Amino acid sequence: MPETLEQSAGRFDTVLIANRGEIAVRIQRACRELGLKTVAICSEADRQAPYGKTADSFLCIGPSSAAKSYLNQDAILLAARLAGAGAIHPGYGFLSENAAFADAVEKAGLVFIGPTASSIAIMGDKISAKRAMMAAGVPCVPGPDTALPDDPATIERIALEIGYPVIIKAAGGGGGRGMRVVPKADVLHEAIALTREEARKAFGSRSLYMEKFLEHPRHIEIQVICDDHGNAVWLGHRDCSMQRRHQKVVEEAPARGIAPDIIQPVGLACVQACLQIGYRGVGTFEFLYEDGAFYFIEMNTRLQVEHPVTEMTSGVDIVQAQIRAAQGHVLDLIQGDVTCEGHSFECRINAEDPETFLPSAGVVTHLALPAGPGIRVDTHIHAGYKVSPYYDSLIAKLIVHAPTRAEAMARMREALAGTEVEGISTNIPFLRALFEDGAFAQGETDIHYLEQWLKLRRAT
Ligand code: MV4
Repeated sequence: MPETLEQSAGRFDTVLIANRGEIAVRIQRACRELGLKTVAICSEADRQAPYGKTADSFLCIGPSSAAKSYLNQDAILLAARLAGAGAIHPGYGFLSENAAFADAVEKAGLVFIGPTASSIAIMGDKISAKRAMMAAGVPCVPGPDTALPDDPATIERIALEIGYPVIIKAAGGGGGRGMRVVPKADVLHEAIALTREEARKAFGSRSLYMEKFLEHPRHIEIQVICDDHGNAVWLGHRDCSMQRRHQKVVEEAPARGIAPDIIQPVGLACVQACLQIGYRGVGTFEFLYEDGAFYFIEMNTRLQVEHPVTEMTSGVDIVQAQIRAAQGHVLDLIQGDVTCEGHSFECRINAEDPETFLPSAGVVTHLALPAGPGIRVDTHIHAGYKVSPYYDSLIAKLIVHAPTRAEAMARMREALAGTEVEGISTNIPFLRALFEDGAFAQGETDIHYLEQWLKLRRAT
């Protein structure tokens, strides 16, 4: 008898988590809940990590430098073989959006918990991503879905057609790297020359594209989850406009003040795009939102830091769903089942100097974490934990959920008041002040708001 889809699923029973910090804890929890065994890996700096003790196996794979440990593909594949892992979860950052790694994992006979290498590669090239989105009917920022030519006259014509200001972006960039705003024609060619040179050095590709520059957008993203059997749903939207230098600081779900009939067709277009490219697992479509319209900018092909706010409002365990999709299970969710209940905020607690924003390393001498209804803390730290200078400064995520946005803000104020971290500097004082801000409470914020607020705060 031929196997049914569900019988053929289950492809692995042990997962190697190729990451560290809070997300390693989060993924380990999801694996255990699904009855899967876990393999934790670490660098020398992370030998004392608490998630090493709770994993079924724990291997040190290299020195503290990320390049020699969490980015060392051969060491990770060897660890997976030694520990008998059947799958690798890359988390976020590190190797999570590396198409060559996804390919190497599959070639080693293991499952990469994420989309195919080809999906990662399409989205990694921002021009091919835009082309795929336009083909699927996803609204994009005005501008061609092809690389800029070298001919100066043609470039000038494209800019005039779009209308100044325009923005030049590197196809190999993303996340704010390799882009330059061009206010008017007289600086166009200079901007292109500079961005080309930066792109060649940073991404090994001189390929550029041009878009209309939107001056005061919000950053809104749509979360999707897809299986291997042609099913896909979107789980709602988030506002991630509160950022400094392309580092998000506060995220919320849903994005406030967006009418369902405006977002609905955008969500459906994202689902359509996933089906067209044969997307698998979780993904995020990033949009700029200005004057009531959505404009696609990039797709993230990984689990994101801010996934918890969508978990709170949708009730879906996104990490479990991602792992189940990688096992080959049919999505146990249809679009009609997806709801959005209440409002959720996430604050990223960073170990950083409040003035310089430089990472603050050292020992956590005292730690108090908040608890109570609608409060969730995702963290890997404890009193006595040594924050190392080698990695990202994120030490905890404070997540709240309440019936309304105003109640969720009040709950976050309460959660922040109950959070005490001593021994290292953190951004907690600044988050407390931000949650007292009137314009933020009113939701009158765009992607530039936080940087302007910080500037004003320093001046007074
Ligand atoms: C833009 C833009 C305005 N117009 N594209 C920055 C990160 C990268 N994902 C895309 N980015 C932007 N693209 C057009 N056509 C403004 C930004 C931008 C931004 C976007 C989202 C969140 C924060 C931002 C901060 C500065 C600039």
